[in-house]
Amino acid sequence: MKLKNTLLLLNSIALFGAIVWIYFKPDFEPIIAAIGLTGTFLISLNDFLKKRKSHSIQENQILVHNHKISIIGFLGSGKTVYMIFLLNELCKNSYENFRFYMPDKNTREKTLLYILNLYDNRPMIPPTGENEGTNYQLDVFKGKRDVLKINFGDFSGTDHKKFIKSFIDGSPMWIHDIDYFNYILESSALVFAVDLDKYLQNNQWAKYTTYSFIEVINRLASKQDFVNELLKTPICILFLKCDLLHKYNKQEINVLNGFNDLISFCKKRCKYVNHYFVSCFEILQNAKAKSDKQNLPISNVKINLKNVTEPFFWLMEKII
Ligand SMILES: Nc1nc2c(ncn2[C@@H]2O[C@H](COP(=O)(O)OP(=O)(O)O)[C@@H](O)[C@H]2O)c(=O)[nH]1
Ligand SMILES: [Mg+2]
Repeated sequence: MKLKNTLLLLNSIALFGAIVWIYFKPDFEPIIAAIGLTGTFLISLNDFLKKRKSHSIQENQILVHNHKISIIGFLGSGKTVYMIFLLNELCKNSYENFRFYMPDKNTREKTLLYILNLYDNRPMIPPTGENEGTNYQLDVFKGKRDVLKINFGDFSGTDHKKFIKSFIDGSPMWIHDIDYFNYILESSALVFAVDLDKYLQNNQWAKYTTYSFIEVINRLASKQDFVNELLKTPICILFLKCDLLHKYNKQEINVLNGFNDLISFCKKRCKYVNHYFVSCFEILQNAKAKSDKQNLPISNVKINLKNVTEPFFWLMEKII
């Protein structure tokens, strides 16, 4: 017999005993009273246990965490390509502790179309135009209880030619339009996208990039009031298009020396900083001229994935 039924039976006996006692006042009233008290005690205990059980069911329910992640960098740095490969890799592979889904149709269509075009040597998507932006949605299921709903902001950065001119003129532009700055402020993590293609062609590029990213941190400092503390938002510096290094006979250490000021500034001001050398694909020599025109077909692309998902797992470890 179930506990609940036993308790009901005991309580009925107690009730019956109480009625008998009221009418006949028999000698066995202490026994009846003891049964009644035990029954009432057990019923209260049962109620208490039931409440605790329902409370623990609530605790086991899925916990949803919303996060924004901003990717910051000049126009043409490779931000959109990186985002597309990152989402595609996360959703197509299986991981021990995580499952990834793209809940939004636009995100799914855009990533799929881009990858298919690349494999089929169809025209690549043109770079994100100035003042344009996209948000990509990613759901991350961690274990049985946690869902992270991540919104990636991928907004066009300033055109580097305009930026260089403004820098030389003495009043540098900002790397991103002010609307995106609000999104950056609300973000749980920041990704700084460094264009190694430009760095390898222009020895001033490290200076421009360093200035721009330091400016991002300074603006955050003035808004978030962490001037006297370390910035807690994790920052991941991505050296994108690292497949190009060998064409210029350069090594990662040369790049790190070139960006020493940026890395040491970030380490001084931010609690969590890391950097990765990232590549999504390699444009073979004879296709480079065409691909520079962005929307022309590129016939010789070799998928060359390096550190595409690693930065994201590092960031996720910091924001969870
Ligand atoms: N070699 C090489 N080129 C890349 C890579 N990723 C992007 N690119 C090139 O960079 C161009 C601009 O990339 P895009 O993501 O549109 O830049 P965004 O303006 O920062 O979003 C692309 O059209 C590619 O030609 C990469 O991993 N390796
Ligand atoms: Mg873009």
